[in-house]
Amino acid sequence: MANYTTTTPEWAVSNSSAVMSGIEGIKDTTVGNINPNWSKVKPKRRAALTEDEIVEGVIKGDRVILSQAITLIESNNPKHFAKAQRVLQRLLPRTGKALRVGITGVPGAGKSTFIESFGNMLCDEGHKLAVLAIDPTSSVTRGSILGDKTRMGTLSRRMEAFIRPSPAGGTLGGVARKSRETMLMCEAAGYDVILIETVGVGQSETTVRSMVDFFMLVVLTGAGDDLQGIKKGIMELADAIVINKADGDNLIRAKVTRGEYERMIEFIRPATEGWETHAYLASALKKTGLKELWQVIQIFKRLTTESGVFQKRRDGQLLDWMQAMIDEHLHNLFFGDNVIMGRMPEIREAVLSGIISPTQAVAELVKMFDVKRAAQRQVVDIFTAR
Ligand SMILES: Nc1nc2c(ncn2[C@@H]2O[C@H](COP(=O)(O)OP(=O)(O)O)[C@@H](O)[C@H]2O)c(=O)[nH]1
Ligand SMILES: [Mg+2]
Repeated sequence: MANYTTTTPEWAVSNSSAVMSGIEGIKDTTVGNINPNWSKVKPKRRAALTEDEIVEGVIKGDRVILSQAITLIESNNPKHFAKAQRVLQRLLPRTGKALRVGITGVPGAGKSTFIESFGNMLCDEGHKLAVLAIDPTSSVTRGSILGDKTRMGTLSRRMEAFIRPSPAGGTLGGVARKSRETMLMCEAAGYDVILIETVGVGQSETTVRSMVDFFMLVVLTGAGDDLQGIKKGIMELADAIVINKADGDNLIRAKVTRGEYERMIEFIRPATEGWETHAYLASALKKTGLKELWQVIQIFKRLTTESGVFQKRRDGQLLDWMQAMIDEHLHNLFFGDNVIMGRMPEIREAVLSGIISPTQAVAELVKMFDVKRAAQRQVVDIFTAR
């Protein structure tokens, strides 16, 4: 029997009936620009901001308007999507000037504490910092940043910092698009350092790597067994390995761990052409090693800019992103098409019983597929919406 229900598109938030769910998602947190009485205030129906108002608000660095612009980007409503894209188009000339830094590491490594200390230091130095998260599990936990609100207490109250939790729900691809576009909005709003946090699970660290200039891996000390737990793949992505909690009784072990990582790095292809990845000691708690790490990032930026690698990576990221979106869009059209969905069980059966080969099956399915029909069928298709 054919299944004619419309599949939920990747950009649909789990509670898609809620208005401005992005803002609702961060109520009760210590995020500075959110009214703590939000839930007590009866939501009044206010006219939505116009495109001009959003563009001007973001350029002025108005945090409330920036939050609303991001909520539009995260919306599953095609009209919101179209509006957000028009806004983004106009803001595009103001993007790209921030330094984009990714942070990954196992839960408990100290990422949130690190961002709190590192972020405060950057703000003290006069930077404007946006902290974003990519968390594939966020539909359950509402984002790793939220789970750690107490660890970013002081940072979240600073006017120079803007903290946005991971968009909830959807595929990693959908979350990635939203996060990229959120990053661009933040850049247009004048944030000059973007920190993107992710828990190292599944593909999320690859996704973050694909949108940042500099990528660091935060690890724990005493890593004899831990070292094996860390996938070589993640180490290959890192421009720096930060051995956190290098304080107190742990300092000696941290130094040993650093040596172990340094030896491992020898056998690993560097993440960035012309750059040597190293392991550094830090303590997010005692705030040591942070200035040095920021210096390393500055040197990285200077060297890669001079060599052209910096721009080359960004260009590659843009094209890869476009490619990934094409893939995902066509994938959704194909597998969401009624005819394809209707015939699929039968064709699967035929393949399993050896009547046709997988190659023949694909040829048949593709012959049945009509992209125009599929695009019409997708009720909320952000790419075809006006
Ligand atoms: N001693 C010490 N503890 C730390 C340090 N950084 C984080 N922690 C502790 O490690 C635990 C996990 O930290 P958290 O930032 O939540 O880790 P995350 O899961 O990677 O975000 C918390 O109890 C922190 O207080 C550090 O530099 N030194
Ligand atoms: Mg955390």
